[in-house]
Amino acid sequence: MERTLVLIKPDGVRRNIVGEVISRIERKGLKLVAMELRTLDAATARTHYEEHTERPFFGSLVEFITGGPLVALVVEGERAVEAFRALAGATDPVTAAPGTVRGDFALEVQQNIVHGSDSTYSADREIKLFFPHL
Ligand code: DAT
Ligand code: MG
Repeated sequence: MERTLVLIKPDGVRRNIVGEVISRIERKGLKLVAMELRTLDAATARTHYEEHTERPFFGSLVEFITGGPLVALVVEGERAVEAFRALAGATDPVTAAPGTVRGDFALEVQQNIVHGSDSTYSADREIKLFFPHL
């Protein structure tokens, strides 16, 4: 069974929509395998987003993702990586389809509520980073 790493980012926690996002994951039929509320340190955040190191928004992204508690989850199911990306919607919430988390709850690209691994390879790496015991 496939696994993916989901983050409900600090904006999602701040706006009290953790339950809403988890509810959508559960309704879809995906299973929760691990879950933790934590505040990331900068080193973990930089490692998590290492593919974006050279992007102009990297510093701001690290500041945002470390700026308050987030909820990290491991989610499992049939094609879980793709299934959660579909629930999340496009990166830019303005163009994300209504009915998706980003399409329903966000307007700004940085504060787009959720993260989902983009491949099974990324999922393995990210799950190890957040939940080394899994
Ligand atoms: P995704 O989260 O959909 O996988 P990504 O991996 O390309 O998107 O980017 C990671 C996060 O970085 C994204 O969720 C929000 C932020 N981001 C992406 N593009 C951005 C931009 N042009 N300006 C500011 N933040 C951006
Ligand atoms: Mg990504």
